[in-house]
Amino acid sequence: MRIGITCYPTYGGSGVVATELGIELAALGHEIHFISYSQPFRLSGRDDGIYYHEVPVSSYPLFEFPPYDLALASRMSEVAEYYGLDLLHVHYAIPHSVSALLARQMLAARGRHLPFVTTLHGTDITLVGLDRSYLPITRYAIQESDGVTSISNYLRERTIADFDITRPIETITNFVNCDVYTPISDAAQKEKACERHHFAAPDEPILMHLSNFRPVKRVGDVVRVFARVAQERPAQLVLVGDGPDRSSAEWLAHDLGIQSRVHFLGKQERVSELLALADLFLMPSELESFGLAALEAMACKVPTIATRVGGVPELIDDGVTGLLYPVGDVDGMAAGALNLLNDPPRLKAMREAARQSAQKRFCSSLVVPRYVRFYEQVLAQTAK
Ligand code: GMT
Repeated sequence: MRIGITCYPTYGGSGVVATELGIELAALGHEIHFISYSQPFRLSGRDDGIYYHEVPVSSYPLFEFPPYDLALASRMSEVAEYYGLDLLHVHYAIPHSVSALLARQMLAARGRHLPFVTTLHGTDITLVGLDRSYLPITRYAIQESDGVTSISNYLRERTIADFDITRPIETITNFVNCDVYTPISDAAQKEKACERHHFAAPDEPILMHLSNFRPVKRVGDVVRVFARVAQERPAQLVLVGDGPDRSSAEWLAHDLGIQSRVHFLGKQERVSELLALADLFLMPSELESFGLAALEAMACKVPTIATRVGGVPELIDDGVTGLLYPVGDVDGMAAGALNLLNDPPRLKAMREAARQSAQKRFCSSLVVPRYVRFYEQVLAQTAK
């Protein structure tokens, strides 16, 4: 198939999923065309079967708000025509599904058929879509999509209820490449010990957090949980990523007097290598429709201490592959982390269970074929 993929190309879970999906589909022999305002950050630019088409947005003085959604619709229709796309797959409903809808209509007027699939990721529904000004158009674009998928049952049900959706939505969960996101092998143990040495002494556990540091991630709680753990035993905290709440988290680490044990790494390219160094992952979010970073950690044999929100219980089996707490329960999360760190056999069992669950339920080799079947269904249903 020739598939056009549109996503937010910068840091963020939906862009990661879209890019990894494109890479996996290309590896299966499909031709993938990314259409976006900049190259998705996980693309090297030289992958076989993957093409990137930039969307130029003109900044004419009259345009106080340059119309990206219109420029995107134009580029989608051009790319579809010039490269013979079979289908578009847009990640994040706003504004991508609206642009795809326009592109489909523009091509239909010229006698060309271009169905599109929308994948809902989370904040496109839970935050942005429920802003009254975006609700009618988001609802319309979801209803009019040729296929809609959601990354968790939670998000699927919430979309149906909040947007009064009457069309089917299929849950296809996020996935991870279990060959890239791997635990440290015995052979690599020695080399990794050197890397680990940058952050921690051999007997010090590493707690890790990875996100875009938006308020919904509650990065302050990450620092507070760690402070309580560090009061009881030597440990180090590594934070990967960047975003609006980074400086307040840095301030908090100083204020709590733990700054020497807290490492802010900023945006990093090979997060799989960092995750594999961790003993525990912290995800105390206000809301997660799935929690991709926790899945990436699980695949690296790292259990997560998380909040029981949104789609997280569909990913983390409480007490088996991680521990779940109410939002803001810093004491509970710290106690849970300490219990695990002080009980090596239990931590080891949880590490094994986390990897096994990632492998059995969320490996790209299992999930990506579901997308392929979904595309085939959409193409069959919409064929004239
Ligand atoms: O919160 C983020 O990291 C970004 C956001 C996005 O859409 O880019 O993430 C959402 O999609 C991710 C990938 O499907 C999910 O793993 C996240 O749970 C979801 N975030 C929220 O629901 C808050």
